[in-house]
Amino acid sequence: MNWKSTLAPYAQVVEELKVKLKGIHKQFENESKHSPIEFITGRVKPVPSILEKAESKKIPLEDIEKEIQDIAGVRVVCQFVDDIYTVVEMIRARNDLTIVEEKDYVSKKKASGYRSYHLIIEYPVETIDGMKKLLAEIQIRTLAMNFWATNEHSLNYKYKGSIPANIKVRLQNAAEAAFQLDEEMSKIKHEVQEAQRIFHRK
Ligand code: 0O2
Ligand code: 0O2
Repeated sequence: MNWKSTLAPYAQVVEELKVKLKGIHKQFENESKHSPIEFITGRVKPVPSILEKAESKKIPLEDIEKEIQDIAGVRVVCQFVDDIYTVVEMIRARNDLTIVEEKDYVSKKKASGYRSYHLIIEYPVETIDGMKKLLAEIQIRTLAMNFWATNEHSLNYKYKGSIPANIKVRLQNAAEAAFQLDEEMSKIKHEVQEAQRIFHRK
């Protein structure tokens, strides 16, 4: 398997999606409107992670491009829960990509406590061999959800997927606290936005 040539178009997908999503952020900023996007990150899944996922899901190497949906991953982080749905609507309305699957772990959290909205998209990239349609995953979540997921991800890494029971309980509690934080912030959303508008004008 030539990883360099296989992954190069995925890197292009990540870069293009980041540019486009950052463009949305900039447009809101230029109009002094609250941007539903706080920041964007992205990455191409590292080869060892691809191999690990393929092995655990019993995916043969020749099928990874159609079976592993997050080789190209872009993450959109928002201030408020409402913003997640605004971003989802904006992506649904675009005609430069096709949504192939939606996973709403915002209204229905995963057993771990994980919350996020996932869109699996098909995205066309131009290569020197012609157009290629690749799968990519867009994760949309609030700052609080991101804080939780980042810490839980680190712990999973540290404990190789088997987090001790007492820490799992703490993570469940932390997930609930993050949820409460999002709920409370939503209630004062308009106050916060007004303050940010005034600050931005200055
Ligand atoms: P692992 O498990 O080895 O991936 P940037 O340069 O800021 O644009 P960067 O540096 O890739 O992008 O992002 P950041 O925020 O430093 O990444 C922190 C961790 O989140 C990294 O994991 C990234 O791989 C991961 N990450 C970032 N964006 C995404 C995304 O859209 N989807 C997924 N699934 N992961 C993402 P680690 O710690 O290297 O671990
Ligand atoms: P990484 O290191 O982020 O690249 P499925 O077949 O749908 O059950 P799949 O393909 O894992 O399984 O899809 P799912 O559950 O939608 O998760 C895809 C990605 O969401 C994961 O990528 C994580 O980035 C994130 N994610 C899902 N569940 C959790 C969770 O409990 N905690 C954290 N921190 N992140 C989660 P990868 O490939 O697992 O890893």
